[in-house]
Amino acid sequence: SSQLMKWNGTGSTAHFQEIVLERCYNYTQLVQPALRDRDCQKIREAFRNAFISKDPCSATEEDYHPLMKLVNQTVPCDKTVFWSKTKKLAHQYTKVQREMFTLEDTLLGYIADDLSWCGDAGSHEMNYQSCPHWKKDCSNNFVSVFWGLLSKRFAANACGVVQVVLNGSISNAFDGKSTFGRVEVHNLNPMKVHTLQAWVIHDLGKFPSDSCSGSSINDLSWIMKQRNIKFTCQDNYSSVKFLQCVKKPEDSSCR
Ligand code: DN4
Repeated sequence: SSQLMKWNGTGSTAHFQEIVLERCYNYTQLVQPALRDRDCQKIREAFRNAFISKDPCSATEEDYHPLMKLVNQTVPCDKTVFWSKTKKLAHQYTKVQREMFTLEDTLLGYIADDLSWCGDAGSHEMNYQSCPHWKKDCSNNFVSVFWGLLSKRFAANACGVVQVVLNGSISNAFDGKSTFGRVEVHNLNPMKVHTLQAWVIHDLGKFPSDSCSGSSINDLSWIMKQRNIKFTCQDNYSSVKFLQCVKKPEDSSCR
């Protein structure tokens, strides 16, 4: 049905509704039983109501407010981990450091991770053929607005010492145009966040392209100084480095 191929992005994930419900139960009953009283049926319904029967390029943060209200989760101080271009590694890190949280270790991030969703103004169905691509079609699509809002709230609620895992194998480990650089850094609350600790990690076997002494980290350091939040940076932090070495113990940098 070529008529439905109106957008350039991936269509809604098959079985979206079932996946949302299953992930919600898995998280609230098994991963974080502190949230066992959350109503997963209602969460699924609020998620669907946020975007169904709406123009997929006219998403607003308000569309997601009922969903955010239902979930209402806080992360303990000192446990927040941000990432940029290091998703896999950051998730491995929080999996080992069980009590640490990336956004995808919170209920809504966990539910939506790697999923795609959109509807259409004239229909009660999801569009499984295509959804707006954030660069090629529109930035105010429901997936981008969701992650933007979630990232903003995740950062605004952080407290104590917070961490960020950055990629030292690309030319700008800190990118002011990424969600971390554009949204999260600017929403940290200096009244609550004591220090931002950056870990710059190089891929094993790849030439390091950036480090704590490079200009992109210097930009980040300057922003934190302006924002009155202490900043520290460490290259190849061993707790993260060891995770890479588990997968490739023969690499010379693992000896
Ligand atoms: P990144 O590694 O540059 O991007 C992470 C993912 O988000 C990539 O797949 C990007 O797509 C996608 N992305 C970034 N900005 C947008 C946008 N405006 N609309 C749609 N997709 C977008 O890292 P980052 O710094 O941009 O984002 C990571 C940080 O933000 C983390 O600290 C998270 O807390 C939060 N976050 C998480 C997710 C997620 O779990 C998404 C966005 C933000 P592409 O550039 O590959 O096309 O998926």
